[in-house]
Amino acid sequence: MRRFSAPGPATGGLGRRWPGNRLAPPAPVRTLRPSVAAETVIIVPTYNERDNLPQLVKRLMAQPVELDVLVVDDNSPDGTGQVADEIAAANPHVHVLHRQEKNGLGRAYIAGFEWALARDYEFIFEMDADFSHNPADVPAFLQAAKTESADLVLGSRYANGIRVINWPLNRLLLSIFAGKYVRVITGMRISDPTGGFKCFRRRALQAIDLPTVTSNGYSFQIELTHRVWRRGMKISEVPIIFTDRFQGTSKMSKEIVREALWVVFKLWLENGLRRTVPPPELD
Ligand SMILES: Nc1nc2c(ncn2[C@@H]2O[C@H](COP(=O)(O)OP(=O)(O)OP(=O)(O)O)[C@@H](O)[C@H]2O)c(=O)[nH]1
Ligand SMILES: [Mg+2]
Repeated sequence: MRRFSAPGPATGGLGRRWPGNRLAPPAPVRTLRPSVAAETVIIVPTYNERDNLPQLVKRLMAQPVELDVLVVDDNSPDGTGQVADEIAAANPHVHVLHRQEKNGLGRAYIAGFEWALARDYEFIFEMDADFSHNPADVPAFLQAAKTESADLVLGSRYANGIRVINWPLNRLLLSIFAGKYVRVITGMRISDPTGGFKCFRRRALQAIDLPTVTSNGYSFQIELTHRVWRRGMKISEVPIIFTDRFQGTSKMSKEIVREALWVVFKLWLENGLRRTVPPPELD
């Protein structure tokens, strides 16, 4: 089923003159967008997650909120894409985006965001497939987004303590160091800027010019959050417990760390060497 819907703020058109010599708001632009039953979609990028995916979808579907799931699979050699298709064939709330080659987490998410924005979703989640992120936390994100009118809700492992299970000490220290590095260089006061469990309102994703996001690894998370932050949009954090993957293989690499070090610096340059949100007309 399809229906017409008006997207966010109206654009284009010269409009009539209103009293006070101001331009009248132009008529809303109408676009054709497929309507969806749920207002929430959980985007799950997958690469070799065939053992995790069925259980993850089951647990997501068991949450007391209505949601859809979009699996973005990069042609996983272990056949995750086929497993996803089988789940989707049996459940209309599950969708699959197949991409031809492994292109990194960031590219998979951008494709997923574009898919979600082409539909009527209001709350658009990022979530790992390996159970590091707990499906039972989804309602808390939605509540924070709604009650705090947040444009972006971040799951935080480090708000009021450290809640990470099963990580080797070096990985934990790297993550804590990365968070501090981001805070010192960019000035963003966020306790866990590298986390990948997050919920965007559609207006936040619409505001951040997705096609120009180039980072892909750890830094992808930092870059998206920085883009939302420097537009003065509201960011909230909810505490989460992060658990290291029990099955499957890790994709963490030195290259990912190097990219993050450089990208954070680049974000600071892009923000005019400021450590604060710029005045609206400058961004
Ligand atoms: N589509 C797609 N998904 C990916 C890619 N790389 C990682 N993923 C998925 O993105 C999510 C996060 O990746 P992980 O490998 O768990 O990354 P991580 O949590 O930083 O590291 P480990 O848990 O230690 O492996 C998982 O669901 C992966 O399957 C990719 O290139 N393409
Ligand atoms: Mg993981």
